[in-house]
Amino acid sequence: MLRILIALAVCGHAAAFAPSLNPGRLALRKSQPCPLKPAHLPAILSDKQHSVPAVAQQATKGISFPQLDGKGMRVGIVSTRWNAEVVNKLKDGARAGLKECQVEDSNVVEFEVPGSWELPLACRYMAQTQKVDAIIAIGVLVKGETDHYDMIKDAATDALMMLGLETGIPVLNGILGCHTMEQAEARATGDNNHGVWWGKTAIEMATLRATQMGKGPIAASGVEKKKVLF
Ligand code: DLZ
Repeated sequence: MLRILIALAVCGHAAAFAPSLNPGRLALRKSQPCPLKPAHLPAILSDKQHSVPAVAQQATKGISFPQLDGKGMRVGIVSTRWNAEVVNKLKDGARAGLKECQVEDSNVVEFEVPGSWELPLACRYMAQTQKVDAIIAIGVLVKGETDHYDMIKDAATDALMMLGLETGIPVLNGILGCHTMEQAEARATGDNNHGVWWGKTAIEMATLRATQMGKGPIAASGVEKKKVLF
């Protein structure tokens, strides 16, 4: 009997410190406060807009998202012409993800650049001029025979991370680094289109920024988009 009692006590303790042993501890319950719900919302945001009901999770293949409200948010998409066929599918996915979050088409700003190497600088221009709530950088790097792939992949992704940390604007890494074009194609197609998740992730992170930092949504604030000259 004593052994059983000790075993039960140890299990309870282990579960308390190892949520992975007890996933129920992590699941949101209806009455729990939502992690994205702010203590004080900026005047521009209503409590309703930015509370995330735990019961309304949007299940997708790779990841589930809370119900997101991107109304009034302005989002940038910067994409490459290298590997345009796959990139365009990812871009369509990102637009669809944003639409699912109620981002209006007119609040999506798009820049195009030659290759993935150019993405971070173009994202920086976008962050500085277009006053966006989030930026999605999209490119496809396919490993060739030389080291070019590794040089671009690591430098570009590091630079995107730095840009997000420096500006505070969520900058999404939508660069697929693949060994074959088939791998890239598989990640840009159907319910495995990563672009859709990038669109939703952009709104989730922009919402987090708005609630934590009181910044955004930009489009609803009346700040003008700048004209793109080409
Ligand atoms: C040069 C190059 C090569 C070989 N491969 C790719 C690629 O697979 N995906 C991509 O986005 N860009 C590629 N580039 C172009 C570079 O990103 C960049 O545009 C050039 O090095 C000029 O700076």
